[in-house]
Amino acid sequence: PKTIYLKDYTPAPYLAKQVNLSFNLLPGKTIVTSSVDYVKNPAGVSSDLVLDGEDQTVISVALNGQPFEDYTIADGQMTIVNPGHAFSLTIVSEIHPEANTALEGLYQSQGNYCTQCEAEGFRRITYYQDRPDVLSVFTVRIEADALAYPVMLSNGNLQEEGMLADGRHFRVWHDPFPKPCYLFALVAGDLERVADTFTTMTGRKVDLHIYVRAGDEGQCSHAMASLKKSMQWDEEVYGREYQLDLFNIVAVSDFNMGAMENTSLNVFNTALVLAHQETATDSDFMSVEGVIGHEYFHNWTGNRVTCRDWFQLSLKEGFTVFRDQEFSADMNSRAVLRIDDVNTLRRLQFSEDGSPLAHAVQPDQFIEISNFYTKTIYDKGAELIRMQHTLLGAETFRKATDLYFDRFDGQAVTCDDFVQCMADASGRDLSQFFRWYKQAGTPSLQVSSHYDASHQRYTLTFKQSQPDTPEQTNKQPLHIPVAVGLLDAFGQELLPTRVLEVTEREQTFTFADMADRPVPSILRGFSAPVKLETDLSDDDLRLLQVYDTDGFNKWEAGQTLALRTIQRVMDQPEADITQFVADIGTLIAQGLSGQGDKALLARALSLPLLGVIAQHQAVIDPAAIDAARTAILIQIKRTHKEALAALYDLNRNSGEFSMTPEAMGRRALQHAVLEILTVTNGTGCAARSKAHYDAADNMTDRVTALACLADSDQPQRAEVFADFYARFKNYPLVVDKWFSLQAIANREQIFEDLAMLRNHADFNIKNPNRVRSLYSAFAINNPVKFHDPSGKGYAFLRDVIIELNTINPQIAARMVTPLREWKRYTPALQAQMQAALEAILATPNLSGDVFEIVSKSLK
Ligand code: BAL
Ligand code: ZN
Repeated sequence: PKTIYLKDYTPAPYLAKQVNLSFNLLPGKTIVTSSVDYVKNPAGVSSDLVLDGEDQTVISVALNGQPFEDYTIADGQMTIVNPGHAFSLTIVSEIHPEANTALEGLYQSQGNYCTQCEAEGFRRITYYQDRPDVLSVFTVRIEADALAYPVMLSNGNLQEEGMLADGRHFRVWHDPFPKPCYLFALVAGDLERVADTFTTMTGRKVDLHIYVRAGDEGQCSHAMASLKKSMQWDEEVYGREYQLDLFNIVAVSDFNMGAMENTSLNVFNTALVLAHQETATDSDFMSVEGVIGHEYFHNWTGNRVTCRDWFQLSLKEGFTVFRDQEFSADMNSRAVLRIDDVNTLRRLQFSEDGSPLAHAVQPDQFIEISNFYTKTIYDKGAELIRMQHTLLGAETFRKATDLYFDRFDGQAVTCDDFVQCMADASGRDLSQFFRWYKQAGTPSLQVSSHYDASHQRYTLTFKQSQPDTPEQTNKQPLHIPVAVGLLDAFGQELLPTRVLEVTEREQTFTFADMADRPVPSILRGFSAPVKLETDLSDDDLRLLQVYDTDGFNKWEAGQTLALRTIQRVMDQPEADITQFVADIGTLIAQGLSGQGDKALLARALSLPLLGVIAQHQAVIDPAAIDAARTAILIQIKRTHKEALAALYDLNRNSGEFSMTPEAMGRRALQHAVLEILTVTNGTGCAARSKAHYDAADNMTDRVTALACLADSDQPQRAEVFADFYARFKNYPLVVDKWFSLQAIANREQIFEDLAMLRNHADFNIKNPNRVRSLYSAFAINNPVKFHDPSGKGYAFLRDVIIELNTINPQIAARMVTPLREWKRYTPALQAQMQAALEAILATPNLSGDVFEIVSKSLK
């Protein structure tokens, strides 16, 4: 496999003035005719036309309408030497969507045709300059059997339709806005349509259509409402209006990603469209809203302004994640959303940074771009945008984004261009800030405090350091916005949030006129993606946990106390943790008083997950972490059993099901409490969980019950899992949950369970959702058993990666993730993880996708 470097970027040799595609969808094959008008790019450095193409048979080529054979095809590229200044090239080729299990390019999902072109799927459809900086106007003709494929969609507006001989029909779609080919989409199938409309800020009516399989129409209302809210939010917050008269969403069951932002024809994984209280959890509802928003927001951040090359992927992804996070925060509880996003960042992005696969937000090289749809590009990328928002302030940030859209609409640009707009609109020099894009790894920020009573001065000294990462050492200091507030000893706020800008390796900030030593609330709202270490005492943290005005830091103070307690128990199992357990009692008492946000309380009552705790360990021993964590939970349960039971009862479902934040908070709180109450997995625990299941009128409560029963050996476990399957066996997304909830069980017979699930009639290796529901759920969310000393967990994952390598290389490569941090585990686990990686590397015909991840992991 070949490494591609950012420094080698040159503009495309030819511009595509217009693209005409014609698809003849036939049984057993599809004939694609592409006619493209090319002109030489004045900025290009070569005069050869080089087109990317894979997995297709060329039937004919014509240049300016004349048969043409003077081309070569080698290594996935068709080359035509010096074809002239302006010409039209027509290529007819044959492809096989029905045999396409990689789910890139044109493929079939449950008999319907759909496409996935980002990043490099278009080359599996026809020969083309498959790169994001070639923008063109697309006209697409689709022809197929009218009965089997009544719905035929592509980007833009419907231009023409009609019947043909032999029961076939055709449709022609035209998208007037030039776009890169990765945003091309086609769908053909037998689907039902749910329709609505949205009136834009200038009074234009836009038709909104969601296409799903027959029977799923009743699960679309949340997605539709989310789409309308997204369109309105983008107008209000960013001044961005939708440009076309039609916006389509199509839900498909077989999809490598969550969803795809193809212009006016978003294709979605069903998991992120369908939502009904009986089949989807509150968290599913939130994901649907967030991802519908995400894909819609791409219309401006990604589609109207796109990426010059794939090294700029975070230009659109980081910005769009930031936009969807802010949208969700505006629609729901801001603090809760921030807590959940930061938890994900720490668990998954920080761990990426700590692995041999650490990379910059704007990387310098890659082998397979599909491997770079990472937490770093997306989630750390979003943190980089958030920091710019913090540094500039909301108003100036908006001026900067207006400038960005004005300056670059219709163009393919870079992360540098984006930051330049931030600098131009604010008049600030952001050159040091840009290091965040180029330096990989999670920075550490140490803070020490000093109170000088005689001068009534308080100082905070920050020391930043950047870890070495593969191929990057001696990193330069970053420009870090640190939001800080100060509280007095009674919890009153002395100083509201102020953003300190740390730019030096070591830097001190002084606060004058401090009559007493204040308690600092540092990195409010998690204002920068760093590992923070402070010298705050447990008492300081306790004060923040109760009084901090920043919801995130209030929670964070409790989590830091929990992390310290877990560490104490890991160091010394008999350690005295009564104070911590008493503090939890205070939180429970708050809950019993009925005051406060229940969703926040639920999070405050949850100990950090193993993956977050692991980020604080020099050597990761999952079993030891779990033992300490569980011991603390057991002590909490024993100490507060009655109060917890009362809190559970107080938050019982009373009355109609509702999706209000209050109702969701209540369910989350019950879940957190039930988790503690059932930690010992005895008969009483199982009875409680079973009762929770029996009382459930929604999927959130059912899943809570199953999660609390998963580790149990009591008879109720089998009863509840059997009932759940019987009720929902016709709902694939719920069957996914049934697989996952068994795969995450920390119990002795897990490996027999896994074998049973792997051989279950409902398991389908070709369906990414099902593969993830078993294998990712196990390897990511069952850390204790995945890291079982026997090595059985690693073997289970290894075997599916090898099997998927030829079926779906993208999914296979993504499955390697839980192994990549192998060097951070205990020596015995390390050896087994390394052996699993080496076995994968030794597999014949290893795909470039898997090769890149495994070989880099082993470095
Ligand atoms: N562009 C790939 C899917 C997404 O990030 O929206
Ligand atoms: Zn995206």
